[in-house]
Amino acid sequence: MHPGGIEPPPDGPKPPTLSVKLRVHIQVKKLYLNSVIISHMTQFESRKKVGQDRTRADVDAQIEAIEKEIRETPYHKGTEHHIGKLRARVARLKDRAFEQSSKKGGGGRRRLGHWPGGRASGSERGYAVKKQGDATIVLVGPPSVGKSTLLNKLTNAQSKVAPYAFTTVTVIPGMMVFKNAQIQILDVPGLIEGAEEGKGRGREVISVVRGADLLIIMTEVGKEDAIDRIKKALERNGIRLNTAPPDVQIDKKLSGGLIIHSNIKQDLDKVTIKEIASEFGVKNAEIYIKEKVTMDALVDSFSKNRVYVSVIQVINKADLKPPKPSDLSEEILFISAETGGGLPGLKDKIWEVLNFINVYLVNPGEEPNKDIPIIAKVGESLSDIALKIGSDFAEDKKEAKIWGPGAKFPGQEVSLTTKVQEGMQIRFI
Ligand SMILES: Nc1nc2c(ncn2[C@@H]2O[C@H](COP(=O)(O)OP(=O)(O)OP(=O)(O)O)[C@@H](O)[C@H]2O)c(=O)[nH]1
Ligand SMILES: [Mg+2]
Repeated sequence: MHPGGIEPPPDGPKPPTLSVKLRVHIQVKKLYLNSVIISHMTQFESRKKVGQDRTRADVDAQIEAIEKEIRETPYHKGTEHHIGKLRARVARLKDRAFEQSSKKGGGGRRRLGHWPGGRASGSERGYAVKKQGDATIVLVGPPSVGKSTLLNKLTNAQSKVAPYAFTTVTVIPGMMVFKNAQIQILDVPGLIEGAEEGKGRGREVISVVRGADLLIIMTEVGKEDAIDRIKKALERNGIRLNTAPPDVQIDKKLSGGLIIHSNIKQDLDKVTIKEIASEFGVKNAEIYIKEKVTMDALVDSFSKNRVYVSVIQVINKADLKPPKPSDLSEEILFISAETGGGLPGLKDKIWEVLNFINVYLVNPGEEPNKDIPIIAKVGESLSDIALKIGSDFAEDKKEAKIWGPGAKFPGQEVSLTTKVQEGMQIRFI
């Protein structure tokens, strides 16, 4: 055998060969042509990227300048409307930056976030993760805190685990089945400081977070500060944590100026409210403010890109340093993803925060039973359940018979406005 693993050609008439000099010349020419094509491509690509980065940098510089002005302006009644206008301007610039960056990806209704080079194909390229199941949870935290270990423990997924940072470089989905609910859990790359400026996979992670129903913000013992840092980074990106959207209704009109309705005494001046509205381009509208709002909440209600997500905060690797009684609080769960410690409590918390309950559908002619569970939410009524089954199914249903919790007696006939309760068995009639 020849040292290179290739047999020498058998003896016989040799094919015409090119002189060594000519072959070298052709190779060099090919290499040159390839490099010209590549350099043209990279020049084009990089020019495009420089353009995008420059626009982004301009917007970031504008935002920074306005934020500086806000910090340096003393807040009192005389300056309130000016500060309101500046805050609205920052929000609008951030909305614009966000729209520009998400336009690059295109997208679909049930898809989560912008993930360049993800698994999706065709027109959905750039959007990689499909929402599935009854709810979607995203695991966010610094690198190496055990996010993938937790995903693997809670779901059927096998996300790579290793003792170094950035083991996970894309979105890894898994499905957790708990009390009949299918809960999708997404493992994403670690979030480092400066994530929203695009460090690491920060922007992509943040865009996946925007589609979540629930976030698990996760860190490890000794890195407790990370939770607040991540919360602030998400807030700066328009993601509102554990709060409901402000109860403000904006009905745009063609004329008539700005009319503000509120039965509650507001701390904000009407002038401030009007400044904020006009900064968002709303010149004619009836604005109904149904709760006492802060300036930030009012700005949020005009902004198009706010999302409202529930959060559970978790400290992992508690096996290495068990928490002292003084560390324990309602807000933070200590777990060990590796040993499984604290995971039953985490699952219960997920269930509670998602407001899930189980109800059971009883078919006509059947005795009450629990064979067909349906995941419902606290506060939903029987008509919501009928709609979950299908709009065709819901169409001709006027009443229901119920058994178990909520029923005054077995088989009570009730209207579809009746609220569901955990364990209720329902036959629609
Ligand atoms: N002692 C202990 N080690 C853990 C625990 N959970 C994870 N680890 C270890 O921590 C290291 C990092 O775990 P990963 O699950 O890869 O962490 P990650 O957060 O997904 O990391 P990135 O993907 O890099 O962001 C691995 O060596 C795990 O074995 C835990 O509960 N206790
Ligand atoms: Mg990981």
